[in-house]
Amino acid sequence: MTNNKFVLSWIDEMAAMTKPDKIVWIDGTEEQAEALRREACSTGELIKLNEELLPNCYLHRTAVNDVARVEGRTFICTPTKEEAGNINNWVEPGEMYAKLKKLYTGSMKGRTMYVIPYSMGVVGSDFAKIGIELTDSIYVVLNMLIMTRVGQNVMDSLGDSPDFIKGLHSKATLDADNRYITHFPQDNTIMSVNSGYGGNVLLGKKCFALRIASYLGRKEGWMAEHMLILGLEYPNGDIKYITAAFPSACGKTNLAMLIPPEIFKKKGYKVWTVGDDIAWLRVNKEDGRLYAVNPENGFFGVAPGTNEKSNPNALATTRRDTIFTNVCYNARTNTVWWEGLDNNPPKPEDGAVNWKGEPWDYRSYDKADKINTSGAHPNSRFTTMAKNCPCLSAEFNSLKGVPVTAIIFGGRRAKTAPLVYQSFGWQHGTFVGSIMASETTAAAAGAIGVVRRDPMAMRPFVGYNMGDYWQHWLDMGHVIKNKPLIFHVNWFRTDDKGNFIWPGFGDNMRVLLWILARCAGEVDAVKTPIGYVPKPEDINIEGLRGITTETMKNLLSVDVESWKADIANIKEFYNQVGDHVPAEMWQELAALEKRLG
Ligand code: GTP
Ligand code: SPV
Ligand code: MN
Repeated sequence: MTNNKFVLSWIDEMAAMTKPDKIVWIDGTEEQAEALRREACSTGELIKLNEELLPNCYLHRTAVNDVARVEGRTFICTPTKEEAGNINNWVEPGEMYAKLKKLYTGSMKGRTMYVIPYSMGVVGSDFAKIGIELTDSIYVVLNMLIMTRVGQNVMDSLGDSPDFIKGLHSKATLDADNRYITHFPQDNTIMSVNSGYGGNVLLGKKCFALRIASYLGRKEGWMAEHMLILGLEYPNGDIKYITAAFPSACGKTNLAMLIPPEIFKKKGYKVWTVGDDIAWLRVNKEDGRLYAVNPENGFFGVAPGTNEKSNPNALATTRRDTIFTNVCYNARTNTVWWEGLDNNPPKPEDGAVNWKGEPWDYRSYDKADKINTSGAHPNSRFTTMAKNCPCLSAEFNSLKGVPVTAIIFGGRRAKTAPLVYQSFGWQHGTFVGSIMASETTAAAAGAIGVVRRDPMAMRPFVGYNMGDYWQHWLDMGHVIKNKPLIFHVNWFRTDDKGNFIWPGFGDNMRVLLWILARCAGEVDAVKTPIGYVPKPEDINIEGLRGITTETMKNLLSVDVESWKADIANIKEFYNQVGDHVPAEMWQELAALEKRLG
């Protein structure tokens, strides 16, 4: 597929180390993909699902100890520890390469090495960047064919240039104690070993499009962010674009595919999806605005909780050409199921099989021990094609991207953060992003429900020093002439009984409309110590049962005491990030403390 000597000599070197039986180039054709699906079914790596109900859909189960990203085993290997900063795990590159070499040596013996040339972003766009992933997993190949743009045109566009991201993945023995997800930003290199789970092995996604890309973005003057991108269409046909950064499993896919509440739908409001996980942002020289593209070509979404009511667009997208990972299986109908899909889980007499591959009885489900008692793993996922999404934006394949009107940060906070507030400007907005906090979820291995600081939802994904990353945000603010306004949302405030107060999902549209009205200068707000908060009556709650102006007051209230308590934790976190924290961020923190009194 290429004569590029940089590509060929790197592949030779990796093959000499991993020793595969053969090397196969992935060309992006349907014939080749179909042959690989057949092969994977013959070995049990995939199960082909009911062709009538779920055409071209497959089920895959990963190893039981390999079901989420492993942040503790993820490394940024810059020459100095200071470049990686205190938030990332760091090992000196020479030492890490030596350690990895041992794990990769002979790891592909008896296997095939697949060469996947892929583009993040539309080939031919200024945003696009090329990667090549070498892997010994057909599952990875088939997922990359959905999630990225693969084919001969990628190699043609690379030509004889050395400018591509090298990715080496081997399942090796899936040994959790020797699992490593490593990044060498200065070498444009990613090496992943002993895992078969999505975010650890689909190297175009978190490894390239966030960790390596954030490093490149700083160097080259653009941004790579853990953000969805959506277009909100008004009845007059106007479309405004919003990006939003929420931590893993905190609602990006859901917001990106939002269906407006009935009263708005009737008037002609629509939401269009540009991206559900990653945004690459660049300043457009013509109008001085920030433009966003989604570098991915598919969605790797959380299955549990996806249903006809919460996210009908995602559900519709997954009804064909989809790979399901670690969901529950119904042997009788040869279909899949997950918690929150409907009230009809497969029964033992249907041949129900849980995500571990064991016979499963739905009556054993215990909310307190989901991992061991649920049919689908809480981080089970679907890999599905953007082009099958009913609400895909007409701008999805745009070369220049979409202009961003508002940037939203958000997380899971039971108490502190109000439903929505607006920052005082770009610098304060950067501060708001830097102090984001959220309860941990099943998307990463480790404890669930613990509040931790997750700046810009990028804590696990910044490929360099967190303090320098904040500085880059500030620097971008000086370059963007027509800046988006920055907001913060929290869909997850709970009452005394622990129930969510805000209905969320489609009704989040009501908050987006306030945000865009602020951007258009159409609505007033109340100035509080943390930022501008809506007047309760300015969020349209028409048709929302159970929500009164009183509820809105409660959702929008700023509890000064809990903010004061948070300040100590923010200081501790800033100190942990260390001496690269920009002075402006400390000033913003001091100003907040002062405003809180
Ligand atoms: P990643 O793919 O891990 O980056 O996750 P994501 O940010 O795309 O999260 P996703 O949209 O898949 O939502 C994760 C979980 O949050 C699901 O269980 C949803 O049901 C739940 N969720 C999403 N939006 C809302 C909301 O507005 N309110 C409530 N209460 N839950 C929500
Ligand atoms: C996330 O965890 O933020 C995801 C899934 O989007 S993964 O690809 O595993 O990172
Ligand atoms: Mn994500």
